[in-house]
Amino acid sequence: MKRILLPLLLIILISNISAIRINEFESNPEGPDTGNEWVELYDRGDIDLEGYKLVNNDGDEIVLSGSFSKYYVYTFDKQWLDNKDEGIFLYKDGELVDETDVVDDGANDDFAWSYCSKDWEFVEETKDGKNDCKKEEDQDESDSEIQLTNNVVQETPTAQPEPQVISLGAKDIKSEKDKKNLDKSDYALYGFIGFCILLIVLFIIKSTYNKNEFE
Ligand SMILES: [Ca+2]
Ligand SMILES: [Ca+2]
Ligand SMILES: [Ca+2]
Repeated sequence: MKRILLPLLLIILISNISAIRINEFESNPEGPDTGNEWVELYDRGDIDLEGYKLVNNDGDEIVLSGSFSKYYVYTFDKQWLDNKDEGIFLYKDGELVDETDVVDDGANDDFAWSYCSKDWEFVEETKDGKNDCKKEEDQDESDSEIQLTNNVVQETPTAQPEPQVISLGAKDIKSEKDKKNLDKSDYALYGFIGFCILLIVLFIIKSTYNKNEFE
């Protein structure tokens, strides 16, 4: 029983370990930035923000509080993120937990830097929701389709049995030729022998006839 319970307990513990990350941020929202910039955090479980703080690339700090599950959006009440060379760092109890790339957002629109499979992409913002990593997903899908097509092509059985190619090598050709030559010489030999036998028979008949004639 212990053998089953111990791994099960470990799995439960591991699955509950925090995996908080900075998921998206908008440093240049459409219109005025002041009061409209925001950062989105993500954690797959429930998390208490006690001890967490955000730090920007200039070293300014914001202490977080409260708790959340899945997505959490913090909207800055002042202009806190630069539109150039900006990045965000997440600390817990003084230790770095996560950080973004240092990037630019010169586009005064609803495109924001989003975490997409370990890379940061500048895509349409999805505040408080799953990031819209369409470009990457489309690419993955098209890659899958290409792979699938390739597999289909590769796995399609050939309906027509492959024609058996009989190749006659030089040796084979030579043998055939030799056989023909041999046949010819055989016929000549047999012909010659037959001819000789006929001559002998005629000679015997003639001798017999001559002998009878003289008797
Ligand atoms: Ca703006
Ligand atoms: Ca923007
Ligand atoms: Ca999002």
